[in-house]
Amino acid sequence: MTTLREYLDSTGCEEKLKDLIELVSNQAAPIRKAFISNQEYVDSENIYGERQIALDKWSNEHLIKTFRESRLVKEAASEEEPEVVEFPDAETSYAVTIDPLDGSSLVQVNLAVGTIVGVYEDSVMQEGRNLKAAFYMLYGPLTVLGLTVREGVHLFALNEEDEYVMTRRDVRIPEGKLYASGALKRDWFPEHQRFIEYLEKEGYKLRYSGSFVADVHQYIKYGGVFSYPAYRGRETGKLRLLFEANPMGFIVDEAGGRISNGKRNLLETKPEKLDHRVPLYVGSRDVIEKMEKEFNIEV
Ligand code: AHM
Ligand code: MG
Repeated sequence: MTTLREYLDSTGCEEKLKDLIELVSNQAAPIRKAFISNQEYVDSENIYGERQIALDKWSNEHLIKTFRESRLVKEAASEEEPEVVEFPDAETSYAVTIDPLDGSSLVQVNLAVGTIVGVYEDSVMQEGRNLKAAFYMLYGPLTVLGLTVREGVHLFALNEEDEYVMTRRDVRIPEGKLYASGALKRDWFPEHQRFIEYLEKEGYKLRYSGSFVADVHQYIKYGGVFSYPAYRGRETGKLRLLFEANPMGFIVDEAGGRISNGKRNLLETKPEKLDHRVPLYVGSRDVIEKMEKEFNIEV
């Protein structure tokens, strides 16, 4: 079976980028080990005013420390940090975004959560389409790595020796029939509501877990549309362009799918600030392109 290193060596990736991808994805094992003793909520909020559990903080600090010691990262932006963290000793110009623990409200109920990573050159304040690499580690019954280095999307799983082996090469997202929408239904705007009703009429089945990374992983396999729309009270939507939308959307796009803000490709949006939020629709290409043309969703 192809290991992660063997796969990386078969690509056109720079050596240091291979090292960085391997280093970060290998942090899945220590992060998983920290689950048992970091379940509880702590007395702090992140910059979005969301309550943090100890594991959010632990994973963030662990990854930032890993970046610093590796000298492989010039700057990092994290969903759990108010500012970009600079690493003056870096020997590369990689700029990395992390959502250290996506879906953390599910930790206490033991459902799948994950870590989302994006790698740019020089600065994190760029359109998602400029990503050099994007990947996620999903902590479910298996630890799965979904990765693109702009050469298709490939899935790996940790084996008994804590080594990643490839489980699916060149994943292509099908035109499947799952759908999901975040936010309260009573707060949806009419255009979004109309789109969801269309999907239901067409026989799409609801699948929403509360963990974006786990949901998108599922949509990559089965196809359909995951959405977290703009809604009354939060016209920007909830999910973050830098930490969630761009890396996961880039992976979906590489697998032949699409990510949209309702009107156009989200990967073309220039971030205005670190905590830039966006309404998002991600999944199978045809149905999302149809939505962009026919449903007139406000953004
Ligand atoms: P997090 O990174 O703090 O976990 O927040 C993001 C999560 C996504 O994983 C998920 O899709 C969404 O927030 C769930 O939100 P809600 O609880 O409103 O359904
Ligand atoms: Mg998140």
